[in-house]
Amino acid sequence: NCLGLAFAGMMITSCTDKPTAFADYQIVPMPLEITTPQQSGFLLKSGETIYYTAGNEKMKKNAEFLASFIKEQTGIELKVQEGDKESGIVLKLGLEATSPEAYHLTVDGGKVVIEAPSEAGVFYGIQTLRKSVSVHEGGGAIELPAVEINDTPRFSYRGMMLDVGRHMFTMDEIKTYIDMLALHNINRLHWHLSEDQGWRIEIKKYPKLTEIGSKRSETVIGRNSGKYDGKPYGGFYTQEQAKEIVAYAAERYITVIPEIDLPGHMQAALAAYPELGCTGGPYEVWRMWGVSDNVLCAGNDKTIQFIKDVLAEIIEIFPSEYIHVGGDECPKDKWKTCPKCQARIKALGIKGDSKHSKEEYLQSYVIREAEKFLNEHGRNIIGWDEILEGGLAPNATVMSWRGESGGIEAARQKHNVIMTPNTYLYFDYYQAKDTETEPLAIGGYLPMERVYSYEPMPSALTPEEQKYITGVQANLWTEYIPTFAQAQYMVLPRMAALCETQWSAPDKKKDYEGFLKRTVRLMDIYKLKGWNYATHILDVKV
Ligand code: TNX
Repeated sequence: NCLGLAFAGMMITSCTDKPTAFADYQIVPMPLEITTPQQSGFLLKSGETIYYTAGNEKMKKNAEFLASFIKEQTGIELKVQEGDKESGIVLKLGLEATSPEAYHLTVDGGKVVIEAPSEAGVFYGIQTLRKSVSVHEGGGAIELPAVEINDTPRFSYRGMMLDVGRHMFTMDEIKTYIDMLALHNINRLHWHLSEDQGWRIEIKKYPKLTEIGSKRSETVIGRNSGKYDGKPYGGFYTQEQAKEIVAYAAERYITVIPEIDLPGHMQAALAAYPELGCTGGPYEVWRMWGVSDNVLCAGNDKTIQFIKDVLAEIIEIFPSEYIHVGGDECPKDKWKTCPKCQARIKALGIKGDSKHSKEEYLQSYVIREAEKFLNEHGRNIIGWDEILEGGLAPNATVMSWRGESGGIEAARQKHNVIMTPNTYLYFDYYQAKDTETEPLAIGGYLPMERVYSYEPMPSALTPEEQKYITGVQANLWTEYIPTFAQAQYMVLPRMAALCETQWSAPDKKKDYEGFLKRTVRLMDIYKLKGWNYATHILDVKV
């Protein structure tokens, strides 16, 4: 066999070039169209060249990504060179398609071509190609079967949230999380940076946010057992570090959307600046889980200024069009008895009605102020579905987390919606029934099959209203997730089910068994990368 190939003049120098592994196109997420012409495929082997659009740095980076993925997965060493050739592996721009993230991948006897309207589309073509090649050692050549793939994402917003307020992760771990997202064609990292239990981003105008607000004296054990571990916990990301994360994500076509959660979930900020609360404190960075009653005082002008100042620094760090301003779980008890909040309610002429209390309208006022500031600076807000209460800010996008009802309501009001229902997409919930052997989790039960069964277009909406459902996201809240290994365990492989919902056309999702088989292949990459993942959940039924 080796001799035969050598006579065919294919530059084969040893028998290790004999195909030792396989390639097919059975990947996650399932591409839109795959056709397999009856002709010979392409022999992928060391020494082949990846060509990229001359003078385009992003395309060069794409070519380097492809070379490094193939090297890591197979040992095959590819060269990278600018230009466009009639042989080898060619990455190019110029495809006409509705979505900039679409791509076209063709493999035939002579060459492999990935063509897309944008560098991002080329990146997704690269992900498809690398996932099509089995993980193996040795550097031996692999036959890529002839194929033509036309692919495009179903949703333009494909997100994963990471909460670093309750527990945080190192810079390298955040980068690994971004690599995990990239492998699943996810293009938004929603970074939840502030919580009752910790403030995690440097704000120069308010240094105590990190000096004081990033440190809690100890952490409650288990599900609020009343016992504490006695160990100080803390940390934060400097603005420089956050920018490094933004750049790392951008190279992988992922936009980082920061969240500063307000006016609730603010006890750590209040510990630093007690004058921003209704009672003036003192407050501690919270040591327990749950929803704190201590929230920003909505009647204090200093608070509104604080919000604007913080957001002003946030938009300098994060170029994302969207900034998440939270809005969830803000208990209004303190506002009811706070003279300043009540005075503001009066001054704004808020009456309250059967639908919403005066305090809900007051929260809406705070969110609108944040929106006004961000809109003036060319940005837009996202908020959790509670921002519907008391009336939506004019240009807000709603993240529907308490099931889908908030999202349905927002779409009817012609606001963009990102579906992230806790009933399907909360990856802090248990993924297997046996809670005795699973690591302690917040509760809930969301096995793979249930995550996979999620259909984000509510049939209650008309086709016109459905257009407002622009995205799908899963969330990782970290109350019970102290280590990165556990974070990986909770999201992998459920992220595979998520990404097929985000990317693939709905008719691709009928075959759950087929999906599981494709996921097992994907897991070889998890294993190669040293990512911690749950295997036993694949056969768990809903
Ligand atoms: C609700 S989802 C929260 C979080 C918790 C989570 C736990 C949302 C907007 N708020 O603060 O961590 O439940 O599942």
